[in-house]
Amino acid sequence: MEYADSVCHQGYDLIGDVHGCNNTLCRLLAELGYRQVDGIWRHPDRQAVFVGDIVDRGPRIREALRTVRDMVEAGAAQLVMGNHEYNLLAFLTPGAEGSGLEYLRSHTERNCRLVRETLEQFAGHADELADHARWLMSLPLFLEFRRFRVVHACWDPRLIGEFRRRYQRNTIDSEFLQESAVYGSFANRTVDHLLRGIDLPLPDGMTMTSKDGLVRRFFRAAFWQQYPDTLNDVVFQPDPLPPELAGRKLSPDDLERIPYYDPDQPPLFFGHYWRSGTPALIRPNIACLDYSAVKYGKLVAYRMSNERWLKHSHFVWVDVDPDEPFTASAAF
Ligand SMILES: [Mn+2]
Repeated sequence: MEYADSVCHQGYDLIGDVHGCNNTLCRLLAELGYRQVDGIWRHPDRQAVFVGDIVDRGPRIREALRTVRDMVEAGAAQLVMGNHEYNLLAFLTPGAEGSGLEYLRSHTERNCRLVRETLEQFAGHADELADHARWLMSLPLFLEFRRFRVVHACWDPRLIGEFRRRYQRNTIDSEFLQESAVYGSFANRTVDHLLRGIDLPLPDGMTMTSKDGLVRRFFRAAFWQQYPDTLNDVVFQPDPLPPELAGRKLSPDDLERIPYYDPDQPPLFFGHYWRSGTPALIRPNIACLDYSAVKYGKLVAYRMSNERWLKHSHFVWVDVDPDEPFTASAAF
């Protein structure tokens, strides 16, 4: 297996979901000791590792994508694919002949709304966006370093193991992208679990409505609880479960769907889950770095020096620039 370690750097700065907050990102990079050299943010000894979701929602998506892509291409950073990068790529990619799909992600009102800010901010720059889309194809779905792991939403060892067996790498290609549009296919399940996390259905076909008016039939589940028993043991999303459901037992199907991340595994970093408050570890080997930058939250980093057990004191964050507001309504 090939590790993602950089031969030129001694440490890593893991960085949470940026979502077009480029001014905030530049402040965070400066805070972490990065400086612009020939227009590219670099650190002499450290490499940045982005957990994905650079695009959508925020006011400076075009700039943020340029900042991060320049860093990646210069070797100053790595980036795993977030669900928003995948969605954008699938939204822009036509279905193969015979697929019956105009685009891999259909241009429904809801899907259009999720990429609205990105498309608006690239208006008049169609070639640049197409060029970014080609580049997004090269992003890894997961990164395994010698001492830690990075994925956007969920480290699912079964799917990652199978992906490695099939492809001997961590990146997709256009065939995989096409397959990912087929519900229930291996590619579809892989993208879904790794980039969106584990969703469990609400029992008895129930629904719940989030603060922003989205009606859900599923709730997002934590995948690291050792002996989960009730729905409440695994709930991990911005909105709590309806009180009558919280104590409900998980079904055998639910339990089968949740891959467990055990405390002996290497430290794992991800984004995606809209945390709030002061950045804190989830477990001594698990850190989520998404603190809702675009909702006037924080852009959060973790300074990793290959420690076996993560330390609260290694979080670094900046409050979002008041000039970088929340613009979109749809979550996830
Ligand atoms: Mn996100």
